[in-house]
Amino acid sequence: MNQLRNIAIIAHVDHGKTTLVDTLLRQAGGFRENQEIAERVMDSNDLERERGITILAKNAAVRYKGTKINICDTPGHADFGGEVERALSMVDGVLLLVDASEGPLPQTRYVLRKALEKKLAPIVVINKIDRKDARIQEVLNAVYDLFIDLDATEAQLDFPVIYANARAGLAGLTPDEEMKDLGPLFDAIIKTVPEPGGDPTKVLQMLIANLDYSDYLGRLAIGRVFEGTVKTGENVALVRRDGTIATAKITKLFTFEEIHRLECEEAHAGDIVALAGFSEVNIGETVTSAVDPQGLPPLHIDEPTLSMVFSINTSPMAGREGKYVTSRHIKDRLDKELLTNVALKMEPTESADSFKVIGRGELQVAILIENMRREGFELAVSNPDVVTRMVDGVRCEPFELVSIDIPETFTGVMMEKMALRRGEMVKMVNHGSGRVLLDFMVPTRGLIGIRTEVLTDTRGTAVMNRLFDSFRPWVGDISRRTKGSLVADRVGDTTTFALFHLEERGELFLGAGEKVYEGMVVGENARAGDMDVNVTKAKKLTNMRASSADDALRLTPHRQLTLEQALEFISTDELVEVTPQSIRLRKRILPSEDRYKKMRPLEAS
Ligand SMILES: Nc1nc2c(ncn2[C@@H]2O[C@H](COP(=O)(O)OP(=O)(O)OP(=O)(O)O)[C@@H](O)[C@H]2O)c(=O)[nH]1
Ligand SMILES: [Mg+2]
Repeated sequence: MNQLRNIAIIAHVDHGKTTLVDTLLRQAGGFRENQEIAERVMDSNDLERERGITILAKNAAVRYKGTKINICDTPGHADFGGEVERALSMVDGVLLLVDASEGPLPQTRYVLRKALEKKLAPIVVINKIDRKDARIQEVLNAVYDLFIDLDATEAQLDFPVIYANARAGLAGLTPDEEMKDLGPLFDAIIKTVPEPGGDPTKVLQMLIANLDYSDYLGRLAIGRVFEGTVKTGENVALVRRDGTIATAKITKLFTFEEIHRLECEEAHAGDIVALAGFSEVNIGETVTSAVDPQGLPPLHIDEPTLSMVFSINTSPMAGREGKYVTSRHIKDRLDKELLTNVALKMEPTESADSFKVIGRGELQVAILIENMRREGFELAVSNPDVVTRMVDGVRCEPFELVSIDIPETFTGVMMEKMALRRGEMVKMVNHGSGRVLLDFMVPTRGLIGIRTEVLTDTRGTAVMNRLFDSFRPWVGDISRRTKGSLVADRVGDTTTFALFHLEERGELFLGAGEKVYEGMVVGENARAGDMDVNVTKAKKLTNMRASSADDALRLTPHRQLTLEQALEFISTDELVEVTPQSIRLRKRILPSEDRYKKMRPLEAS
């Protein structure tokens, strides 16, 4: 049998994982000479390419000196931590990438903790050593500190260190040696990562860690064969997470080869495979012998902490742009998502038209919404809320560790900001370079909408990272947005004239010539509380033509909110209306009269 190694590449966001997979594939002969291949070839879905980030963990495989290496590329953004956890269930070792300038960041800590808990063999790769601001030795020391902090065993602390420039495909055992390729990294993988083990003659046990979908094969179950041999055409049992057993026939079997799936007749213990033939199959289930079924321990995935309510679109413009608009459509789509996305949960609400979606963070849920828009859905989404939980009779809420790297001068501002949001400073490091690193423990509730604010406060100079830490006792009220909304008071088309005269009242979210309806949010009020405004007002007709008079007025460019920004901006009495073409903000209650009626009793109490 061929030699085999299974590894996952893990790191904080943007430290170069997908780029390294590119060069590993290239140097192992994964691509034909001169073959045109896209940069970051593993980031294959539309949103990944557009945003330049990895969202889904994916498998590839390379061959080096007779050994097949299965490689799992994982996402670095904290919201997709569930993907990393599952990828780790397929491998025996990890490449921990650390940016030579940025050093270990919160997600580095998270993924390393998961890898050490699973007793995987780590190889540390100090990447981007070509960066001008690289501080290689310092970063390596910080990596050692991190291992010690995470209670690594002696053996784990003995990790090999590789210095690399993933983009150029260079690696070495020292930072200064002359490098010619990734050879030293390949050699380290083969030397450090143990062979997968498992006995091909034993009872089949394959743990499903991932699902994929193919138009002509249907659902594909991806995972590692831990014991035994899996064969095409074989009847097998599927042990569900609750212990019940279903049977199925494997219609097709694939192993990974470069960036493709290669059809084969059988695969043995140790390899990572994709199976077709199951109509219903879920992550965490075991594919095993139909005669003597033996389940593997189910996968544990961290609980999600942030929720948003998805409802049907009830705005006056509903149904104009989307194909799928009913609650049935939305529910079916969410059910389908839950099958492949185990870090996401759904709960029913009091209304049959609304569903509570619980995820790891704003980005994870925003990506789902973005995918739904592209598929033709219309929906209304509430502001994010946190999940609370009772721990020993005390109501607890999620807390996150937030690291902010800023120029020294902003230290005071940032400490004030975090204190307002009930954050406590846990660490402060002054590099002596004019920048400081501040660590805060802050309730997730206080962090909604924080990124935009921090960037504004620090004139774009802050680098901020956050990571779920633990559930802690509820800290009481946190004041969120201090400013109200500018709300359209009637239906119509916006005019330059009206918008121009509103500019001093706040910041606008739309330009001239756009359709609005009563109750639609058109901007942020400069003061607290909402203000109803007429954005459709035309200049009184004089002898001059109104439009040419409008032309003379120049609008300041308005603030175009992205989906994430819109979700972070809205307060509890507002919604984001999402359609394939538009993102609009609105009050939950549209008619202004009804809105004020509803507010009065509140104010009196
Ligand atoms: N200077 C330099 N840049 C690099 C190197 N490796 C990667 N990059 C750049 O770093 C950026 C991020 O690279 P990716 O490979 O997408 O990072 P990633 O870790 O896969 O990111 P996520 O999957 O979103 O977590 C890209 O612009 C790369 O070109 C390197 O060795 N040196
Ligand atoms: Mg990536």
